[in-house]
Amino acid sequence: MGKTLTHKIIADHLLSGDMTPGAEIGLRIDQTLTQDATGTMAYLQFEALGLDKVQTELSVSYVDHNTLQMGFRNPDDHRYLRTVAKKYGIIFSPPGTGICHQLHLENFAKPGKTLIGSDSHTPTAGGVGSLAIGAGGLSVALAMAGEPYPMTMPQVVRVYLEGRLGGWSAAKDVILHLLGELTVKGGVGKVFEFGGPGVETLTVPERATITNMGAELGATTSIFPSDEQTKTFLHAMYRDSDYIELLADEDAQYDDEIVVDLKKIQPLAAQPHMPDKVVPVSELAGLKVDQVCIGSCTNSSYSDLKAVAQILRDKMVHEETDLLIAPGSKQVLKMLSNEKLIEPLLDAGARILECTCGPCIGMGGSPTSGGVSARTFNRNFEGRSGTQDGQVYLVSPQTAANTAAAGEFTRPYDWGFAPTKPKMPPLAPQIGHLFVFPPTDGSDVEVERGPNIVPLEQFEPLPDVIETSIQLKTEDNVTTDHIMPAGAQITALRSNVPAISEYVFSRVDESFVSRIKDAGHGVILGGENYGQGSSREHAAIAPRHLGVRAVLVKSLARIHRANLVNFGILPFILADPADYDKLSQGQKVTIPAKDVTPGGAIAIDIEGAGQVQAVNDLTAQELDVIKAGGLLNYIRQQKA
Ligand code: MIC
Ligand code: SF4
Repeated sequence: MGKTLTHKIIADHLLSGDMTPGAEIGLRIDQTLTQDATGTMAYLQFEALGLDKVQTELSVSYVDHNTLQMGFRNPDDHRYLRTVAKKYGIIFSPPGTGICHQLHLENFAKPGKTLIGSDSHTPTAGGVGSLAIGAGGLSVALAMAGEPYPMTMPQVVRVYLEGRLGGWSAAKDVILHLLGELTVKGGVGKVFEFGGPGVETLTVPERATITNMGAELGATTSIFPSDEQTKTFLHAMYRDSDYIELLADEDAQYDDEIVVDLKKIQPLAAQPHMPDKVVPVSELAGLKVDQVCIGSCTNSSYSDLKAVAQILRDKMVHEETDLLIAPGSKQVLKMLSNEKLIEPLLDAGARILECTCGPCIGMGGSPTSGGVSARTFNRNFEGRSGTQDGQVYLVSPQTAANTAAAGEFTRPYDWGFAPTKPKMPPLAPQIGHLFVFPPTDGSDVEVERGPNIVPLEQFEPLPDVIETSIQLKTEDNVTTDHIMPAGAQITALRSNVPAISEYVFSRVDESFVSRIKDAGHGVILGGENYGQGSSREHAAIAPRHLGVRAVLVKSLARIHRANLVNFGILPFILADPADYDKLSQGQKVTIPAKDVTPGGAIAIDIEGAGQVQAVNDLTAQELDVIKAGGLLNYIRQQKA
């Protein structure tokens, strides 16, 4: 029987387990990436493992999320990251060089390799046929230490692409279409593997837009084959030797299939406040738009920004609309500048920002109160823009540029003929010299830590019985942005857990922190897809610091579940989702923690509601990790 592309790469890297969907497997990891906001924790954890050097083929530390440097915290973190990289054999990408996923795609991602990154949009590298997975910082630290990456063998879904995109439709509309069909939890436990005749019509940057935002489906990852388009792209990056052809077998068996006819795709937009609230842009016609933001790891490639420049040439941005553009990398910026494409953007009134995440993570560029912001980004969760009542719509660069000129959403029919699809130059300008490559022997390098870098906390083991109460009842699709908000002020505290913990659930319930601090412990009640979105392990560490010992939810997002385990929080699933309605904040809870068995059920006593059955999908090792009080404790115990 033929193999899918995903099966080929997994089989090539399989260290343990069998490849049956749902089974626990261990993968050899070739490459890792981190970014500054998750990287400080990841490297503190790597240091705690006591190795001299990373054990991977390649590890890169990018600084792209928080580059505002308001005060000492942020630059302290950057200096720590720079020195720790040098000591342990990690390539360092200085602030402003570009967004981690764009840079990784351009410089390091390789077909057939495994990559894990402490950022949920790591699957961007699937655009060149790499099996690229987002994970928490501690999981990445262990991969850097050469440990197998434990994961659940996913189902492999073929997304069969037919036809080609026409008119104003863009790659972004393909992934928005899938989100509209499948929802933000439609990809949990799955890999989306793209195939069919439509694949060859999409360039690598277009493919990367699609695999990037597959993260919003909750998927383990998304991947395209490595073919002539990949060869052309890698050649443009002076990386011909990194190319290998990598295709699924003709007779490969998939667990499921979805067919998408590219020529039927129209310009789409995800409405506030979820990436799956998708409608045709034409339905929004007439809605005034206060701000347009172009960039992020989804849509900041040369082709994306060239399309914007072509649309805005000889046009002005509407006087009541603010247009912000953050190119994905200095290479993109150089290409635009070489081709004199910055000038039309400047003349149109655009504000050109540094090559970083910027407004995508609320690092400046917030919209006005209640303001409508059309963004080429991947997430529009409530409050993420930095303006709690900001109304964020997710669109393609083509839609964004036309909207900026009109000052409102308009019908694509009225945009005239679409300009021809921009093509990459055969050879792109180089920026490789901007990376700091580590010395072969870093043993003499001193790691510099400022006062913002607080040592790791050692959590207590799980008690036999947890007597506590429900400290918060949350709804479906609670994101890690709800649990641990980002933005300029809070992200600066990522290497200081006690300080950042003051903001847990602050945008959901301002009294949560004081309540749980008074109690000293608690349980969080949640709905479906709890913890979706980012990979930030602070959404587990900070609640654990405050005393959260268990979550009781209808279902969990993949990366957050792993982070809960890594930091010793029990991830319980309600055996009967209807029990959710019987439970409320403040109820006392008794959990017989010592009776928890891997995959078993236990009865939790809940004051006023009787007994509620909670199940789990933990492996024996994961349960041991939680019992030890987290993965670092578990490793210490194993070593002892
Ligand atoms: C995000 O897009 O939410 C982030 C910020 O990139 C996060 C990582 C983080 O919180 O640092 C992610 O996607 O994993
Ligand atoms: Fe950065 Fe936004 Fe991409 Fe996250 S989603 S990596 S914040 S650009």
